[in-house]
Amino acid sequence: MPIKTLPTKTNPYLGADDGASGVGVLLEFARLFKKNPPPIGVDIVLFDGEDYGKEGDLSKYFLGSRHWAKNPPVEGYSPRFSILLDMVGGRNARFPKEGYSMQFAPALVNEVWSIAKGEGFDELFIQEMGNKISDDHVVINRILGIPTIDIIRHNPNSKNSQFAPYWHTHDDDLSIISKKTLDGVGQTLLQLIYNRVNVSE
Ligand code: AHN
Ligand code: ZN
Repeated sequence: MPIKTLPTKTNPYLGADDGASGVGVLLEFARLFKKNPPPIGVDIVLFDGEDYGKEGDLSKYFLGSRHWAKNPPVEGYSPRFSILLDMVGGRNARFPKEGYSMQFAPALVNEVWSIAKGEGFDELFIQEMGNKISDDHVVINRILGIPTIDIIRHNPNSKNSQFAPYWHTHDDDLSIISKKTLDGVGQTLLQLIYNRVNVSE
């Protein structure tokens, strides 16, 4: 077992997967949206302060999403749905259907997983029920009532941590990032955005 050291200001966890991977996918979307505007409006929102609190006490977690949900960008803000990307870039990632996503927005989960299968990414988006994971999507569902799902790497069958071995360690760096994983997530969501949302509704 490698020795795990705590992060410091001069030696922080880089967080290549948690949470730069989602940012990477969304930056690429921004580039593509400019070149080829999608048929629906898409808001790209980057939350900070998700991991701010102390382990075991969620009262100081999710600072960014809580602030945003309490201060939506425009009056009457009501997107049809939203999708959280959390740890979507690691090698050998698997995305089971996260529990709160299934509770709040089962149709959207099933739609995304079905698109992934159609695009050949069914080994990434697996047909398996996942755990209930407290994350920014719960905040958006509860405070704003926007049906929101979380695409999050985890393993509900693990005897140890449900998250990857590099999670919240110095090992979460570019060396564990996989172009194949990022591509599977990106292509699936682009298919949803460009071809699968009913624009006449
Ligand atoms: C908690 O452990 C509270 N939430 C899991 C979600 C998470 C943490 N995503 C990234 N870091
Ligand atoms: Zn984290």
